[in-house]
Amino acid sequence: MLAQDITSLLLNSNLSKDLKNITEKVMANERISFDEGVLLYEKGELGFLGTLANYIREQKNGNNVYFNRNFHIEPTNICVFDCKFCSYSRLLKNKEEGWELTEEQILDKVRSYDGKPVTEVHIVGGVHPKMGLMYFAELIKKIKTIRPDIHVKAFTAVELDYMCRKAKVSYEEGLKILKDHGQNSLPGGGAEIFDETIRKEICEDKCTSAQWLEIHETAHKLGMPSNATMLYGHVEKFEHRIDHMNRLRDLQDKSKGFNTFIPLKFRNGGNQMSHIAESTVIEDLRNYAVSRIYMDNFGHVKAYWPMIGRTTAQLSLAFGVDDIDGTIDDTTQIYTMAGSEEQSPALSTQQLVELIKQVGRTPIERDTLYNVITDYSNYDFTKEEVLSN
Ligand code: V47
Ligand code: SF4
Repeated sequence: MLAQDITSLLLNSNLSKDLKNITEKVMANERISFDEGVLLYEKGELGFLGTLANYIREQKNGNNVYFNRNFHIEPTNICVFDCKFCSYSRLLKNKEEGWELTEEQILDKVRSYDGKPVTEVHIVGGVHPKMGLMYFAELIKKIKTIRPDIHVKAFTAVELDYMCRKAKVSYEEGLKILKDHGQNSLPGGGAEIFDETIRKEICEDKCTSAQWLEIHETAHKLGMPSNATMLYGHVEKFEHRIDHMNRLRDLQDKSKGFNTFIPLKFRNGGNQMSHIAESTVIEDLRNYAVSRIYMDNFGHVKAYWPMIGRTTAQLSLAFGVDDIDGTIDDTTQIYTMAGSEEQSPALSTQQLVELIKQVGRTPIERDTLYNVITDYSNYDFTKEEVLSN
């Protein structure tokens, strides 16, 4: 749809004056304000938000929907912290219920992908007091010896803050060591909600919002890009979501190091916040759309399909999302344990491509940095020997 068609469609409808103003700004490529962001959440009806977000998505990414071929390693679920929303971690005192992979088990997992065309390994886990900075640095080096071409996206800011403090090094020194051993980028976890009162309520003992942002800023300065997440749909209010996005938008203006924004829907299975109802699919779609509209300096918005399920991931592609993460495999536990409908989150490349084609988009395999690896529009899968991953 052309910009002038959308503008006239929206402006001639019975939209309120303030939503018309926002429409005009978006169509003129102008940034919307904090209050306008909150207003979108409060007053924006689903179709309206979808139209605006879809327009922006198309401007930024055309018809492309990205995915990558990756696998996850979760070295342990033993964690010194006690986030109320977490269904996955086992406290140190309940160690017998947790898992701790040995270095050999981790390296075997990497070896199990020999000959498979994966481009990224995503390493995150609980914050284990015995797995320190140098342990992980050496581990990354060994991973790179086995698989020199693989992109290592590893450790949330929460894990990094803890390992740097324990090793008594600054964030910059710690990140430099990891980079020198082969780490390429940071995932977006641990951000949750930056508002300090909400953070105190849901995850008071881990790194602060300021520390999270400082770690990502430092990584960007060192040439390590990263992702950013937002855990939504629990006790936060709309203004807390906008405040969260605003802090990320400000940092992105400065550092330009974020690859993608990933809204994470709170799942209430098996955690200390199980009494809180989950957001509806409608709210999830509205949230993707507002995120796309507000985060004007982020190139990509990602829907993490193992968390929301493949059907909602497909729907999200009409609400600003242009990336549905990777093929992954069934070894990620973080959402399975929180009650996601995807109990064994594995999709082959062919299945992912099919999901994207079903909604009329162009499936593009990317690397971590969004370089195009393969355009799957007319790909012949019968020629591929290894279909999974
Ligand atoms: O920080 C934990 C979230 C995050 C729950 O960068 C929960 O590409 C919902 O950050 N309900 C870790 N969410 C996962 C993460 C991630 C995932 C996929 C891709 C990338 C990336 C990053 O998972 C945590 C927390 O916000 N989380 N428990 C739960 N019950
Ligand atoms: Fe630990 Fe991360 Fe779970 Fe918090 S979310 S308890 S830091 S594993």
